[in-house]
Amino acid sequence: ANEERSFIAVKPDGVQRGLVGEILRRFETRGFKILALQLVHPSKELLSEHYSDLAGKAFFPSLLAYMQSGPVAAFVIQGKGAVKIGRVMLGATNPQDSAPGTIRADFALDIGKNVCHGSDSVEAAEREIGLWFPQGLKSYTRAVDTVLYE
Ligand code: DAT
Ligand code: MG
Repeated sequence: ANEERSFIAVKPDGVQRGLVGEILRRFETRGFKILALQLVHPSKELLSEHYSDLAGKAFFPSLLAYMQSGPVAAFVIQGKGAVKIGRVMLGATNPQDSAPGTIRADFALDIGKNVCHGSDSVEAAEREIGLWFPQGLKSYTRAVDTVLYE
């Protein structure tokens, strides 16, 4: 259960604004292990797969254009409650509704430029990790994990 994984990405606006380190820091200091880390220029094919559940939405074309406007910092976090806590740390999809202290509330104003992505279920995380890291992941141990968990 401490091995749960989530796919997190800093979107192009977050990369342009220099927020990669700050966002990564929040997940690291919370205790999550960074399992993979890569700057990606996503193809339209990758993004269409990633957001396939939104293909029918009116904002889908602009969402894909936005996600292709620059590199995305893609990473995988691992730890207890990674998916749910990841979503909580991101905040509500619309930054106008995000709780203070969340990434979207602290760094964004517009739903179309909401800085970050996080998987919304364990199944989605597995699918997204496979899409963004087709090379696979290699796990490793950290001494701190024996201190973090009871
Ligand atoms: P989330 O990213 O919180 O999982 P989602 O999966 O419903 O939200 O949507 C994916 C992204 O699409 C979201 O981060 C921003 C964009 N988006 C969602 N709803 C939108 C809307 N009504 N108008 C414009 N962009 C939207
Ligand atoms: Mg989503």
